[in-house]
Amino acid sequence: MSSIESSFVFNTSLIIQFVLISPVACPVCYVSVDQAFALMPLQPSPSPVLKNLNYVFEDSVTAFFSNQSSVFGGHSSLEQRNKSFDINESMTVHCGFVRGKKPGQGSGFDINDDDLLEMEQCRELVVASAIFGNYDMIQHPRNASEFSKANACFYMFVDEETEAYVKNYSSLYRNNKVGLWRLVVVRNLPYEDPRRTGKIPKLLLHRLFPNVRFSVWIDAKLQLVVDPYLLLERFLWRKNATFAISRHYKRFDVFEEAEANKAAGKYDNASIDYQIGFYRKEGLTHYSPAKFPITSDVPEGCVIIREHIPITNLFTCLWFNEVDRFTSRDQISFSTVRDKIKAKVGWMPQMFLDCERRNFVVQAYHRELLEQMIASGWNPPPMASEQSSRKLRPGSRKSPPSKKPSVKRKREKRSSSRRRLPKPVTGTTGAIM
Ligand SMILES: *[C@@H]1O[C@H](CO)[C@@H](O)[C@H](O)[C@H]1NC(C)=O
Ligand SMILES: *[C@@H]1O[C@H](CO)[C@@H](O)[C@H](O)[C@H]1NC(C)=O
Ligand SMILES: *[C@@H]1O[C@H](CO)[C@@H](O)[C@H](O)[C@H]1NC(C)=O
Ligand SMILES: *[C@@H]1O[C@H](CO)[C@@H](O)[C@H](O)[C@H]1NC(C)=O
Ligand SMILES: *[C@@H]1O[C@H](CO)[C@@H](O)[C@H](O)[C@H]1NC(C)=O
Ligand SMILES: CC(=O)N[C@H]1CO[C@H](CO)[C@@H](O)[C@@H]1O
Ligand SMILES: CC(=O)N[C@H]1CO[C@H](CO)[C@@H](O)[C@@H]1O
Repeated sequence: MSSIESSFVFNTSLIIQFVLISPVACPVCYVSVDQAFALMPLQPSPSPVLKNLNYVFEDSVTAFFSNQSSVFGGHSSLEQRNKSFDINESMTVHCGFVRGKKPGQGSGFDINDDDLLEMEQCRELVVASAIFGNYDMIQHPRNASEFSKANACFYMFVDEETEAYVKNYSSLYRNNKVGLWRLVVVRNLPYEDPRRTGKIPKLLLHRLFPNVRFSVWIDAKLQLVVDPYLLLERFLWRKNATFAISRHYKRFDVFEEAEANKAAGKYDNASIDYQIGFYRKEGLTHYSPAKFPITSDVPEGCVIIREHIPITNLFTCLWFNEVDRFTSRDQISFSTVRDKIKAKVGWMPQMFLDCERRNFVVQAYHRELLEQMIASGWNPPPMASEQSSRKLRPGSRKSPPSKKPSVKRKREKRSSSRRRLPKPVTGTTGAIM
């Protein structure tokens, strides 16, 4: 690593300001942090039908051996899968971590005891993310209120390789913390594919933080730029929702999504075809507006905002089981799990617009892509204070290779009735999708 690379690799706010890509963010109205706090429901939301969710635990996994589900997932059979969708007041389902004393202790995805103890102390809100395979740079949340700094926990799960890298190169690293994030090193990863491993913290946060009420998951490539309590108020409490995820910005149909995944080489074609064929036999159909109130079958799953109650926990367990059994492309399995649960109990996750998501998270490049760009002659932006760099006109710099920048200015609308948070520099940022 040359010094120029390492000197800016963790200065992500600079990088973000030079990533000029559509589609853009749209305005979202938030209340103030004080108001959000006052609006927090005192009682947990009701969980339809399911009141008591337990998890399969097996000391030695001798059950039916399928070639698809893993040891970590418990090799659940198709019959067990079928039964797990039969929603009842009290259920016991596979939900990863089937071995060991408890999640993170001898289960695979192992975590130090002192970290586990701290995680158990987290009670109200956890903001979580993960980097496995040293694939992303750490993104530092911006605009977290003092209230959130004091009341929410921020956890970044990493493997040993990523930890070594962060210790070397992040000037913010101190006592297992990097900025707001508490770094938790995970050992004995159950999957070779870091993206599949990443689905463990993403979908099974309720297993890792058994006492927490709310969680916000963000993929590591994203930087959170709005206070997390404001997201709970806006996307859950205000809407009486318990689970919120954004829609894919242009695909609504799982079959189309599968084709796009194949064309982009996201996973081997045969496995995607097998999964889609399986779902088709189970009754999956193309998306159409006739599915209303369902507005899409394809999520942009890089952000999940949820309340931890039995039905949302069941939803993510069963979603995880699909990721364990089939491909790790969770946007392919989302609608199948949702529709089976909805058919039984009427509950379903809420979906919001992708441009609303872009209002509160901004995307930087994966580290590898950045290094490739540097290797191919792209000049990193010069060091500058946030203040002065924000004033630079988009388009006045050389844009990244092979991605066509399209700059659209966000419309500014004044609202006098509600206080709005100052916006991130979304007009000049965006995401590669
Ligand atoms: C799966 O469940 C459905 C009803 O929920 C039932 O009709 C079907 O026979 C079950 N299939 C298997 C393989 O158990
Ligand atoms: C719930 O499970 C119990 C015991 O397995 C069974 O008797 C009951 O019929 C189930 N209820 C529903 C709604 O499936
Ligand atoms: C950490 O820095 C040392 C010395 O500069 C280097 O030899 C080592 O490869 C670095 N480790 C990682 C993981 O980058
Ligand atoms: C919110 O949802 C709960 C359960 O889903 C329901 O009982 C309640 O009436 C809803 N409240 C509003 C204001 O929609
Ligand atoms: C996988 O399928 C896509 C689209 O159907 C196709 O473009 C691609 O060449 C296939 N890849 C392989 C390795 O066959
Ligand atoms: C027992 C079992 O589930 N076998 C499956 C293994 O995976 C292939 C496809 O990858 C299926 O065709 C088999 O049915
Ligand atoms: C990225 C972003 O939204 N930054 C804002 C954070 O909040 C301060 C003031 O509260 C604004 O000045 C920033 O623009």
